Amino acid sequence: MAGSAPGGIAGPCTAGRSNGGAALLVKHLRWSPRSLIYPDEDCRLGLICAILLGMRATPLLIAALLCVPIAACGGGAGGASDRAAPPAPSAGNVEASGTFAAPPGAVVTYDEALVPVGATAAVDETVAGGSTTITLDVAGLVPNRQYGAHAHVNPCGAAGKDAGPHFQLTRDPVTPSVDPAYANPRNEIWLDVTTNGQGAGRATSTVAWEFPADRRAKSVVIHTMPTATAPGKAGTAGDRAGCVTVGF
Ligand SMILES: [Cu+2]
Repeated sequence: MAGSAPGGIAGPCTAGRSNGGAALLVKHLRWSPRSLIYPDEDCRLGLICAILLGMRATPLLIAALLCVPIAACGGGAGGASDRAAPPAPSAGNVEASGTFAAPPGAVVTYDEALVPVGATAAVDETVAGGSTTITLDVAGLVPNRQYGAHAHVNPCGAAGKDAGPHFQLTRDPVTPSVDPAYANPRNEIWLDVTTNGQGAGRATSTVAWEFPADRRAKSVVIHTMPTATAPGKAGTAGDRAGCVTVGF
């Protein structure tokens, strides 16, 4: 990101004055594409420079220098909406992270072969526009391996089962829920992750809803196997190998 300190403004303007009108125009033309991306900073720079330089330049150059930054500012309005900046979350981000250790704790392993003590996990939640995106990052797990993972209804406990069932937006009247109509990644939050050669991995899930205020997930459980989807097994992913308590 370009600096906008006074020194940064004076620099290009000063250089322009000493190098002549053609160099000034080239410098400003060079800036204009960037101004589409960073309209606030560069439009300000361009306008200030145009005014300063105009005092020493020919009328034609004044016109050219004024047109370039003004056009950039005009385009900036559209350009700003095309920027890749993430939308402002409506309910904040939740972050939980820690190092796996034997229970009790907030980040625990129940299977030290698959989730070694010292491995790490981080969970981020972003709520925006009525949808929820949750990201699970892990490191220090077994390399090149698939793990199932989901948001569960209870915090992590001394045993894997303490985290309870998967969080479901629409609750299956039958438990345990193995019906794909309920046990699916649109009604639950699935974060199955495949580790790389170093044992690190990332999974992201976006669902088209927000947690109800009175009923939220409280953990992410890491399972020994990828999540099944077939009727009668949907949502199952083997034993619970680790758990991260998350204040969703
Ligand atoms: Cu699970």
